[in-house]
Amino acid sequence: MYGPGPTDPQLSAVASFLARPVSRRRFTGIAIGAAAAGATVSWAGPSSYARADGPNLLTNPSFDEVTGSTPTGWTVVSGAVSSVTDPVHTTGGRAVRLDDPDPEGGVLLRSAPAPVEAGLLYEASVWVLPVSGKADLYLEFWDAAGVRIAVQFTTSSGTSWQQLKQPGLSPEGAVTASVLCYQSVRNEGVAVFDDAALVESTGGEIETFPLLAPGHPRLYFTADEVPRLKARAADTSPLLSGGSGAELWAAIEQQATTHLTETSFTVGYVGGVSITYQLPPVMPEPHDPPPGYNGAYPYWTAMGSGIRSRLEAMSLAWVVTGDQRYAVRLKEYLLALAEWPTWSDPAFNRRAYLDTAHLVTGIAFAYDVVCDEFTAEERARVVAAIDANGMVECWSANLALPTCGGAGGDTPGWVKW
Ligand SMILES: [Ca+2]
Ligand SMILES: [Ca+2]
Repeated sequence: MYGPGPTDPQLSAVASFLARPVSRRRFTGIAIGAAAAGATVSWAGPSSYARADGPNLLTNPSFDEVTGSTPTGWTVVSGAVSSVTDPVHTTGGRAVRLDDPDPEGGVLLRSAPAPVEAGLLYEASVWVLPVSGKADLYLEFWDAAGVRIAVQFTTSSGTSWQQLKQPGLSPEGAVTASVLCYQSVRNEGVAVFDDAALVESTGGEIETFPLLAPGHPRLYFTADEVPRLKARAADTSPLLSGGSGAELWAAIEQQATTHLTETSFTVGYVGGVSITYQLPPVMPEPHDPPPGYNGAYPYWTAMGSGIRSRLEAMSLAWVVTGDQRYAVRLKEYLLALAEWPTWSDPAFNRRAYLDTAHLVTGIAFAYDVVCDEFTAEERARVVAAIDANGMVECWSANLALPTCGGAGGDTPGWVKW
C-alpha cells in the first residue's frame, strides 16, 4: 500500500539517496531490494525516461577511421563488412556496410569494449539504413573474465535511415560494454550503419513514496483488515456479483487444498503440445515450438499464470485459515522460485514479459503474507530474487520498450500509453 505518509526512520538514508536529484543513478540491489522487502518504495515517475546525457564511450563511433577495409577499433566477428563513403548518415565521412546474403549465417561487427560501472544505466544507439532485410543493434555487458553476462537488442523497421536505441542496466559484475551491429542468421539483406554511440544515461528522475502501512501484509490488505476477510469467508448473504462470500471462499479453499499435495501441473498448448511442470516450481527445460510454429513459443506465459494462481489461492487460504500447511507450502514455492536465474523465458532475448508479470504478482502476494514465517536468511534470498529477477528486470524492460514518435522520438512507449 503506497502513498504519502511517514518515512521509516531506519531506511530514511536509502529513501534520501533515492529521492535526491543527482545526475548519476546507481541502482543497487540494496536500494531496490529494500523497496521490494518493504521499505520506502521508489520508482521512476510517469514523466521519467532514459536520457542519454553522457559522453560517447565508443572508439571510432562514426566509423570514419579505417584500417584496411574495415573501421578501426571495431571487430568483424563474422560475415562481410566494408567501409563505405556512400551512403553515409552524416556528410563528408564514412559509414560501414554489412552484407548478409546468407540465411544460415549472421554478420557481426562489434565495438571495442568500453569500461562501465555495474548498477548504472547505459544506452547504445546507431543510425542504420536497412537497404534490404533487417538490422539489429545489440548492447552487451561483459565481466572481468570476458564472459558476456547480459545482452539486449532492438531491430530496424522499414528501409529508411533510422536511429536504433537500446538502453540497458549494467548488471552486477559488469566491467565493460560493447555495441554490436548485427544481421541475424535468418536475415538476408544489406544494411549501412553510421554514428554509433554508447553513453551513460540518467534514467530520469526517481520519485519516492513512503509506505502507508509499514508491516505485513499490506499489498492487497493490511493486518487490520484480516478479521473482515475471515468474516466474509463465513458470510452467506448474497453478493451483487452473485453467490456469497462463503461460496467464493469454498471454491478457493477447495483449490488451495488441492495445491497442498500437487507435485506437478500440466498445460495443454496449440498443436497438441502438452507440458508438465513440477511443483514446487522447477525452472523448465527448453521445449521445441509447437508443430508448424516458427520461432520461440511463449510457453512460460501459461506456466507463470498457473504458478501465480496457486500462490494466490494458497496465500488467501493461509490468511483466512491460519493453517500452517499453507505457510509451509508457500515457503517451498518461494524458495524454489528464488533459485531460478530468471523469471522470463530464456528462449526469448528479453528481460521481462508476461511470464515475469504473472510470477512477480503471485510471488509478491505470497511473500507479503508469509514473510514472517521465513528465517532472516530465507527472507533475504527471496527478496534478492524479487529484486534481481523481478523489479530490476521489469524496470529495465520498461525503459527498453520501443520509442514513440519515429526516429526523432526518445520517449519509451509506456510513458505515452
Ligand atoms: Ca560516419
Ligand atoms: Ca543471415
